[in-house]
Amino acid sequence: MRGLLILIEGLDRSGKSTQCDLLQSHLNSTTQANLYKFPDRSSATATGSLLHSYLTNPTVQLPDEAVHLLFSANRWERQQDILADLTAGKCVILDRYVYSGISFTHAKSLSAAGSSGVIASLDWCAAPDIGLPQPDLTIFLEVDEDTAARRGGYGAERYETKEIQTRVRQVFARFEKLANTDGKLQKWHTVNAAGSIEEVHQTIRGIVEEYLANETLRKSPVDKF
Ligand code: Z5A
Ligand code: MG
Repeated sequence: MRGLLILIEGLDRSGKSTQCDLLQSHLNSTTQANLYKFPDRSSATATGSLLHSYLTNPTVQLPDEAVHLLFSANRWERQQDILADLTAGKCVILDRYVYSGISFTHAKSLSAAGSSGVIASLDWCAAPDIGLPQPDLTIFLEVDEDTAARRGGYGAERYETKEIQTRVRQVFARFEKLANTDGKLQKWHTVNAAGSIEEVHQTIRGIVEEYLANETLRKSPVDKF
């Protein structure tokens, strides 16, 4: 059986990276699990260092459209590795992925920070990721703005402004609404991430266990966007 492709998405400081690490340790106790964090800022990608400079250095200027394509290219750079892991029976955990890509560019295009004046439609934003492996399940960590703002490190990077965060929240809310009607989003689980780290971890484990036990799913090919 192939591995499961598990995506952890969520609002800023909702605890995605914390929960990805915990889930990876948990899965590694019974099976094998690899973690891919997007953007992948490591030397495993050619786009990672450019994206890191863009996010952390306000003097780095790039058109919004180009940045969007770079974030997508960064995922494409890891596509073969992800597929190889899954085929080898390893679970793959994704820390942010396509939905962050769509939400941030769309939110930015509607905000004062948008540089191009072009409203990037959701379809335009989704297009470069068409063909990427589609997660078997998406766990969306939801946290209110005040709780997120109290957590460590908030405000250090380019998109960590109240205006962009509020708009990102609105775009993610659209995905959640679509989840009951759109085939690609049916495996979307919203989890309240305001609880303790351990409480959230237990909830995530419960969701993932059900998918792990689904042999039919794990014998079928990985879907694509
Ligand atoms: N971006 C984009 O524009 N387009 C794309 O295609 C992609 C991304 C993929 C960098 O992402 C930026 O890239 C991001 C979106 C954009 N911009 N913003 N804003 P990143 O993933 O590298 O960002 P990050 O630095 O990892 O931050 P984060 O993802 O927002 O944080 P997190 O992973 O959700 O949270 P955490 O690091 O696990 O936890 C944050 C703190 O809270 C930490 O001190 C924890 O100990 C604490 N924490 C975590 N959980 C809890 C609970 N339950 N209770 C109390 N405290 C907690
Ligand atoms: Mg993170």
